[in-house]
Amino acid sequence: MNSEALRAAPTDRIEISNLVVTAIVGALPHERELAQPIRVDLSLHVDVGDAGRTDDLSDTANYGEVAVCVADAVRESKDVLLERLAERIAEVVLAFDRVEGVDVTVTKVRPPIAEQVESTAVRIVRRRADFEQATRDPHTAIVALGSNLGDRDGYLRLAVSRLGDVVAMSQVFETDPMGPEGQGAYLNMVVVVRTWLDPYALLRRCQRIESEAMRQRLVRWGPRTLDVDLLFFDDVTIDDPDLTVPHPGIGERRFVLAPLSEVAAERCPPGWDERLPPSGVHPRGPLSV
Ligand code: A4P
Ligand code: MG
Repeated sequence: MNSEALRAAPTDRIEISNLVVTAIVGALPHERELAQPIRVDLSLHVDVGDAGRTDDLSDTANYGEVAVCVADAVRESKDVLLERLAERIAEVVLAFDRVEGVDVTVTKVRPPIAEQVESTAVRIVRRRADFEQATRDPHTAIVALGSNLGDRDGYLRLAVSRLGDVVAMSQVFETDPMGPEGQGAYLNMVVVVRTWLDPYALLRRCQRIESEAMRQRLVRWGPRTLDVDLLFFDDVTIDDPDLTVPHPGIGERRFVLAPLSEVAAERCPPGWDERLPPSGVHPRGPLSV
């Protein structure tokens, strides 16, 4: 088998067993009220040949990160059916670049049925190829990146490489900081991402990338190695403190609008360029590789 075919259908597996999370799942009235333990078992289809040779974590799927993201997805469940929960978990796992497929088993360890059974479960197998060819179209998300601490270009590159399918990129702008005095200039840019993730899963991915950049949250609007903010997600509107989309304040920030106008001018409010003070935002050319 040539290497392309191997990548398409790896036979290697990474197993995550017995991940137990308490969550709301079920159709019965008491199941809508009371969280119950749900066990998740995963078998990730990943070609681990590269990692086997290099001994480098970035050449494989990090099962620690996968487990954390899956546990989050289960905890957020308000699903009625195990089938729906399993499908959502498959989406989360397939968002990891190296995962080509996944077997997901979700088990109610205390099923609410009259007969004596130990557990009930749903098992599904999903492959990236099937998933991406599914009838629904991918989403288009627009993401703003900012950095004013450390290797600023390096952090922007990290974000671009980890966001997934980046289909358009603005140039980089050097911008005066908005916020507390005494911090350095920012590099800002905006990228367009094609994604199958839902908005919350994409937000979690953005936050994971910030953590990879050792982002620390000390002061509001304080200096940061990397800020990854979701500006738009298709034409979706979400009004939740954890995720507000479109991102509030876009219309007042030249450091967002200048790069945004290069990749999605139709998203900029009319007349922004004349209305906002022209200073403090300097084009610096494409992101260096
Ligand atoms: N959150 C809600 N909606 C979103 C969204 N659409 N995208 C929540 C991302 N996060 C969103 O974010 C705080 C909370 O916002 C999170 O819990 C998240 O769930 P954070 O990244 O922890 O904190 P932050 O970024 O310091 O706060 P904030 O208010 O989002 O700041 P901004 O608006 O991101 O501004 N100056 C220049 N020149 N260039 C900059 O890029 N950036 C900032 C930060 C300040 N000054 C700047 C720049
Ligand atoms: Mg932010």
